[in-house]
Amino acid sequence: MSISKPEDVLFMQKKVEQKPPPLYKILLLNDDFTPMDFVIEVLKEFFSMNQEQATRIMLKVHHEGVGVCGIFPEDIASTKVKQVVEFARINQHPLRCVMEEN
Ligand code: TYC
Repeated sequence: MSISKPEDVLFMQKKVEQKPPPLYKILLLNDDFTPMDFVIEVLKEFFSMNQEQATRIMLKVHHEGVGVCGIFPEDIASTKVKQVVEFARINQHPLRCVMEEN
């Protein structure tokens, strides 16, 4: 079947535009070397957490190996991952931070 009527085309376009943008989880991964206080600092600085929230997520990652620090659209998620990885690198910590589609 071919789409010919303008209202059909508009309907199809609306459908496409309405699709919500995919969201990405940002994950922190545990390691044996990054200081706990540094991870808490990262969570406060880049993910706007308070001391209590940051401590809870850091301990979750420490005990379970991985934890979600936020869920964002792709461009924001990739910027934050780059910022965290760079901040860890210049402070010489092996902290890993990745994103995955939610
Ligand atoms: N396991 C680290 C330590 O014992 C702390 C840590 C927590 C490191 C979370 C990374 O994403 C991380 N110092």
